[in-house]
Amino acid sequence: MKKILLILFVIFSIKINCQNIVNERAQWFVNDRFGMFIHWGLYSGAEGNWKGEKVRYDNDYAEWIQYRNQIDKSEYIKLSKRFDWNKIDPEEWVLLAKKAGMKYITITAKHHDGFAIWNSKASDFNIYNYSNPKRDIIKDLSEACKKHNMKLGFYYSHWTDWEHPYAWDNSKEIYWLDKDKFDIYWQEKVIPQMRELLTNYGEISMIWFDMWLHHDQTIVSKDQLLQLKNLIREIQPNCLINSRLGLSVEEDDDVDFRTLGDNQLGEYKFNYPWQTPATVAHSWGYSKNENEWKSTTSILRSLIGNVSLNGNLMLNIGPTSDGSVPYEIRKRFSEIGEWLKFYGKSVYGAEAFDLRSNLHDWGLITYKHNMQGLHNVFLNIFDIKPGKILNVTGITQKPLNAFLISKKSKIKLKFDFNKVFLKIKLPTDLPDPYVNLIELEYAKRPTVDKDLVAKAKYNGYSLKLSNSESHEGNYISNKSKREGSIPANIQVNDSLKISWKIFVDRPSKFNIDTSYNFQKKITDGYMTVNINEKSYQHPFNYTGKTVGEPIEDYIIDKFKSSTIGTINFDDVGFYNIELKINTSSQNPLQWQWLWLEEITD
Ligand code: FHN
Repeated sequence: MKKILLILFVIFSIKINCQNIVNERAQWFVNDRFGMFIHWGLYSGAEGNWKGEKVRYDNDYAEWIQYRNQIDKSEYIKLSKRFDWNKIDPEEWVLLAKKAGMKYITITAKHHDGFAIWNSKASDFNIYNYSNPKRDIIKDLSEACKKHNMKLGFYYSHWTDWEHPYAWDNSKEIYWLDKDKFDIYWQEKVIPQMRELLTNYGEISMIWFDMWLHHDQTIVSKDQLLQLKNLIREIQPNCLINSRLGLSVEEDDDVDFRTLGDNQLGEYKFNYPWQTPATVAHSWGYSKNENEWKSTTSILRSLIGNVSLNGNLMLNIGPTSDGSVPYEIRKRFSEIGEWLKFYGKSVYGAEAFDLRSNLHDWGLITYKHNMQGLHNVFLNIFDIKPGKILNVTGITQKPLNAFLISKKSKIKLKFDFNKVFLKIKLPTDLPDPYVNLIELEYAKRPTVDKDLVAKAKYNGYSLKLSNSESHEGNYISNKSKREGSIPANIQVNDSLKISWKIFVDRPSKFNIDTSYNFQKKITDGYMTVNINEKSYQHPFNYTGKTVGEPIEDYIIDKFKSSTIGTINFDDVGFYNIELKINTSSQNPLQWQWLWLEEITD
């Protein structure tokens, strides 16, 4: 009995600690973290080309070929002749998803072309009527998913449909579309087809809509969306709905998760479930024009990066007209799945930790309250040299253990801990070529000091406005320009004070450098750096001009680094660093950063 109570307590406490789940039905989505997107339809037969011409748009979205290249329906449907209807086997897609460590599949049941890849009674424009032998790919896929215990979702283009005369297509921006006529499309195609998909193919885990605008910017009414949402809730109450329904999660928290833009990775921690739809190359539907594929490393970092911000990643395949998946995708999926097989504990069921996600320059932290009742902080290491010391700043409890995870075992690591600073000695060889994983164990969720700037590689501290503890005064944020040749900066026209907090883990001496652009030769403008009781004054230097890009007559203001002074940190401990900038609107300063670097003789 005691054991059962302990397990129940652990499960209950894990739910409390988990990221906020607005709808209990989204718990699996938050835990699973990683899914497969499938774009497959008539457009797969075009391969991103039509009569010798590629798709007429630089995003290279091959699934848009009919609209972009203005192909009449009577010609477009001839693409069905290119399909090898005997060969297409959706079970292969399910097996690939499992191999990649993906926990759910979402397939384009009906994309913008209006072509249903199931035997739809609501519209003749469907695969069953144009395949020989007759196929219902949704049926085959749903059976394969059931066989392999893979969750299945449907993408459905409810707003845009190039086939139905009264549905939305972007040419209606010119030729207009009457709301009443749009409702005819809605009632005679969208609602019946949604009912078919929710009724005839078993348990459906999500409906992924694809209206990337809010409904009030479109012809779709909120009532129509609520009718659609309520239909889903009525037939499949556990089925998730994404924000591209056209109802934002802010407007209606019955929407289960937020979908970011295409390939838009997270930048901030959301406490609401969210997901990035992503491609391995550029196009969603199969395109023979692809020649740039993301690396396995970058995809893993994207997945871990989203999890470190409480998000998911849904990664796309675009099978060809015979159902095969391009080698470049299969190879990456196999490598990703291999990594997740041994290190997936830092992804599945994991979530954001309480420190700033981008605090450390060696990688990202994820967190999990595991089923054994321990609390794991996972250090997902992207960049460190073997045999070096890994510095972890900001956790205020000493871990019970630190392990380096390898495919064979957990290697116990030696470490030193001091207040908020953990130094972990790494072995001389690291097990994984992509991402190495250190697992820290704690008896309870460790508390943190969120205001610290982490010690960077080569024992530096990078101090910027973005990682400051506080600031007072006025500034203008300038984005980077011309491919970064003019770096992002903050422009100060009068006075600004910025403060940081660091922890110095040993008596040491540091250089204090700063970078800025200043274009006046005579000024009374200056900056002061105060570190605890010591103060360093620095009158602005005229930084002049430089060539931004050779042979382009592109002359730009120079952003230049200057040394303000050196400082001895005699004692281990916390130090407050304050920068005060004093100038005037006639003498604007464009400031970037402070950099403290340890002087090692
Ligand atoms: O227009 C579609 C596009 O073809 C593709 O399906 C993507 C996937 O997220 N959604 C729309 C563009 O964002």
